[in-house]
Amino acid sequence: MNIAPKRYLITSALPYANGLKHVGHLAGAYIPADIYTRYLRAQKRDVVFVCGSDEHGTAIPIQAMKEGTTPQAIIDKYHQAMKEDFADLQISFDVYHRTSDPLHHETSQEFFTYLHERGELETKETEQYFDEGSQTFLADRYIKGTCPHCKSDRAFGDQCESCGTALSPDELINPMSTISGQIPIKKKTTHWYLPLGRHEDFLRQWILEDHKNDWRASVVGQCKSWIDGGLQSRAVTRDLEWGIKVPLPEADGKVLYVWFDAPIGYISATKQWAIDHNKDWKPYWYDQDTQLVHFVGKDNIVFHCIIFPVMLKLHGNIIPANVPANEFLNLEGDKMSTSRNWKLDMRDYINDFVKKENGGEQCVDMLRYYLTQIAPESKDSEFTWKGFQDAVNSELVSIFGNYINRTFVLMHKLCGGKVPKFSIELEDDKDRQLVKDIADIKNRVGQSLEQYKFREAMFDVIDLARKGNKYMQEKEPWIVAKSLAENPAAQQQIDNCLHHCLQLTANLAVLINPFLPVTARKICHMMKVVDKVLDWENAGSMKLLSVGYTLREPQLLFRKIDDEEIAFQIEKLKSGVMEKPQEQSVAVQAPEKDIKSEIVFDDFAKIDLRTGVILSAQKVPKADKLLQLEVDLGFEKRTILSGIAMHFQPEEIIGKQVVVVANLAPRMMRGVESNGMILMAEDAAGKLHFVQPDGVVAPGAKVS
Ligand code: B3M
Ligand code: ZN
Repeated sequence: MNIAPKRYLITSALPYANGLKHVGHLAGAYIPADIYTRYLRAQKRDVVFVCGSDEHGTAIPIQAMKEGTTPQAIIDKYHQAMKEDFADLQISFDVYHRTSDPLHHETSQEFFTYLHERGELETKETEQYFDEGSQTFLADRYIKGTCPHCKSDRAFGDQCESCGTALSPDELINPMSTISGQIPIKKKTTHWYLPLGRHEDFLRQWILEDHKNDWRASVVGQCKSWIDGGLQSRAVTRDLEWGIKVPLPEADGKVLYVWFDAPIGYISATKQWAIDHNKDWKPYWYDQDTQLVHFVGKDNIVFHCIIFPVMLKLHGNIIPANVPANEFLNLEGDKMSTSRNWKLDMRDYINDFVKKENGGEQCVDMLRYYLTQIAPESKDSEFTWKGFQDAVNSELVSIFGNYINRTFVLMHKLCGGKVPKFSIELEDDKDRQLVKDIADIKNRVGQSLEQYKFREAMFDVIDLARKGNKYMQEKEPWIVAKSLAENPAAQQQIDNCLHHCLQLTANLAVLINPFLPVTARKICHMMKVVDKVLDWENAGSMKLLSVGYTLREPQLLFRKIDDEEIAFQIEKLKSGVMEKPQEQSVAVQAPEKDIKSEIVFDDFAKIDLRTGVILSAQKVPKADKLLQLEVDLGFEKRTILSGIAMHFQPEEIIGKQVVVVANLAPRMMRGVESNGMILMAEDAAGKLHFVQPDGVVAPGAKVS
């Protein structure tokens, strides 16, 4: 049997203080961490949940330039805004710190010095890109260019925005300064590096052996490809103004790399919490019996599984027990994107639902419910407004809320508003089954939570409510009540049923509490019990409510989401979106040999390719490149927008056979919805050609 760790330190990724965060962030790193923490607290385990704003890095001064203000003003504004949003959505951090705090600057400098003094860092002089006009070295987001992997021109010196690949400035094709738009020169500079290669054996053993079974496969897989790809030394300093000064006399004008200082932010946040609560922070970062868990999105895996653990090990700290990273959440068929404004900000949800007159705190739980139900735990998943509406209306309202409401209504109507007595003489198999279900589900939910399987855990809680509805339906106390006049003894049957239904209600409050804390508290209010009832050890008990105890009238736990609200949100999303930034590809003479990263057969099998025939074609007003096509797919006719207007006259392509990606999610372009994509080949001169079958094939035929 596993011995429970003595204490837990739970972290959620520190969000950059350069803008509001959206529900994709919420689903990835904050809600799961909050569920886990609430579960641990309900078990009275010793747990500290830390987070804070990430306020360094080039993203901050760049945002300041965009908003025409200072970096300080930017971090002050977004730190406050993010902190409020998390609080409004009941993310229960024990401390929400910030990396501009002097405590964090000291902590990071001490960390750097410690590694430096022990010879754990290397110094190297290299040539780096430099903007002569602004006299600035171009690190990270200060330099952009074309991605060597996907050819998008939205690639920066640290990462490609399109394909997510981590990059260094030297890999960019056609690099350009984001400060001046000029082509940079190269200039010599010295930096400090963390030589990851020295730690390969440790990383292989720790991740690929010790944790190969208990960490998520996607996390282990990503780490494996990093390790197998060869661990390069990583620069931990930058030539920048905005950041934490490198604490060495010879490092004038240099700051710590944001990814060096940000994770140390977890430590400084813990220190701040200890100061505020008169506690000792050290055991949380030094004692081996502390379980450290980092909740992050998949783009942060390398930092939390490879780089930061190496830093922690060298500094004598504990290393994480798990990094349950999530995949990405898409929105209405497309990647969530801040630059294209295709997103749902937490703030917008709060304003449109929680703070609306008919909204309130119940809407917090509705969002938490849906985001947990679709949590991208093992693959990317999708937020749709229709899905949100269905989850709320058909599950929260119709199953969970309905069960609890019926129980209370019937208890008031048939049992005088008090918890009725259960008579063991009348106990039948259905009663026994219900008691067993409650105990079983408690264990399953606990096990799933310990394994970071949050959607599975929540599913089981809802399933228990479903079982409650079935139990009540089978016992039919309202029918039994009709026979009371001739058979007053039947009251005991009614009492038995409602006794169990009420005990189940109390159990549901305990079990749902980590996921939907507002709902759990509301049920406690209706049951007139203190929140202490929500202690996890109470789950499974059939004695949570005392016989004869008077309960309150029921309150509705959730309201329905109506069609207009959904239509409004979809319209808002579509009208606010900006066209995809044009991804200009580099001029190529010879065929490109760079191919995209490898996919497995299943990835390919997801694409539904069909033959089609172009029925009509017309230019799209105010869009030079687009043609609006009507394409016959045999089973239906589709409108497809294609970026081929510079290559073909509309009339010359009518009747052409084409190959269509038939299951591509619809996209709005210039106010027209495009439903699919036509495959084209580009020759060396940049001319486009239709990809076609070599003979006539009926429209709608599968292509594979
Ligand atoms: N701020 C990156 C991000 O938001 C970063 C996380 C830091 S966690 C130490 O993706
Ligand atoms: Zn790319």
